[in-house]
Amino acid sequence: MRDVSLANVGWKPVFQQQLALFPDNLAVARVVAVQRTGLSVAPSVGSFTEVVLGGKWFVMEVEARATVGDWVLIDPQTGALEHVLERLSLIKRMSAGTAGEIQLIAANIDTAFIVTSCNSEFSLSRLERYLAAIVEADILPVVVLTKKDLTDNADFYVEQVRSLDMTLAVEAVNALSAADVDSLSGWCTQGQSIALLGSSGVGKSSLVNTLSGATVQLTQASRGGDDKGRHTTTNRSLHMLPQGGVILDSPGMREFQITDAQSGVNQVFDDIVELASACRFNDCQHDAEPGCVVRQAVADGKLDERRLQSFFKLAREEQFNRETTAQRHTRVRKWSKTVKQTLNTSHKKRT
Ligand SMILES: Nc1nc2c(ncn2[C@@H]2O[C@H](COP(=O)(O)OP(=O)(O)OP(=O)(O)O)[C@@H](O)[C@H]2O)c(=O)[nH]1
Ligand SMILES: [Mg+2]
Ligand SMILES: [Zn+2]
Repeated sequence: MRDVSLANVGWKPVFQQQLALFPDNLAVARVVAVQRTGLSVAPSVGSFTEVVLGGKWFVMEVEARATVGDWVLIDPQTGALEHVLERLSLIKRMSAGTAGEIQLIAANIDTAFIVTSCNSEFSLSRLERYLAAIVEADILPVVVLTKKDLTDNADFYVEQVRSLDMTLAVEAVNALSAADVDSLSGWCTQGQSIALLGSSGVGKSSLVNTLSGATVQLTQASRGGDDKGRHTTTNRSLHMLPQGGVILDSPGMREFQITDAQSGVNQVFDDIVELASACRFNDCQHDAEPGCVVRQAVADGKLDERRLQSFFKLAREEQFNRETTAQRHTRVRKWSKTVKQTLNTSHKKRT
């Protein structure tokens, strides 16, 4: 990313007050990409655009580590990362495959474009999953339906999204058409940070390119015969837009497991939560209990069985992951206490 001012990478005056807590000599920058051993930042700090992470950052709990979109304080003499400013928002998920490990996706995001295509990739249950995480993080969700040009039925997909929530913003576009994508520009103005989330091949990088008016990200045709992408984008990176905002491109996600999103789930399924409050039993599982208002709504055709199952699945998953993470934190704390005690004893023995 070329050299820029803080305002060009999404700085908001609200962050200013945190700076008073730290030494004046430290420079502010934004994390625009994360590699395994370091971070890329903008604006550059002196000659530094890459920050090498010291060992302390790897032993911290995942959520304390810097991620893309974070505002960080850097020592201009050494280029070392000193502090991560408190975040306005955080998108995270449960790491695929690793028990209890959280993965940070992006920090300080205002609007999330949840990208899905007008084809067999489209899934209401997947949308509900993303929505729960985004709503939980107090980020504005916008559903972007791509590949409008490849179907005669774009309205059908728009209606499906609206059936989840009439107030949800939804835009159907051909991601390769500047005129179409202009409908997203209102969310991309100066000071705004946007994250793109969605499966591989839905057109996230295409949207970055079309909004930029230039090829800044590599894109690649989906595999022949189905609508599955090729996992073209392999790391997360922030890009400045001519509209003034910054946009985060990320690799297509195979699985977005939610955690710490109890309120997000309840907000996304507020219709079911409201029904449930009228069930005869307080602890109704909405299974076969007498006086279950939720089951009655399904029987009356007022609530989709699909939506109810999606709610059950996400509520269970969120609870399981939250508890697993809590157990892991306890284990890590006990372990570091043991390490500290061992170090203390061996230190005492020597002196
Ligand atoms: N016709 C048409 N093609 C599109 C549209 N959006 C994306 N494509 C094509 O779909 C393919 C995949 O697009 P990408 O932008 O690479 O998808 P991605 O979401 O970034 O995929 P990953 O990086 O793998 O996560 C490319 O060949 C794009 O040209 C669209 O709205 N209309
Ligand atoms: Mg991509
Ligand atoms: Zn019930």
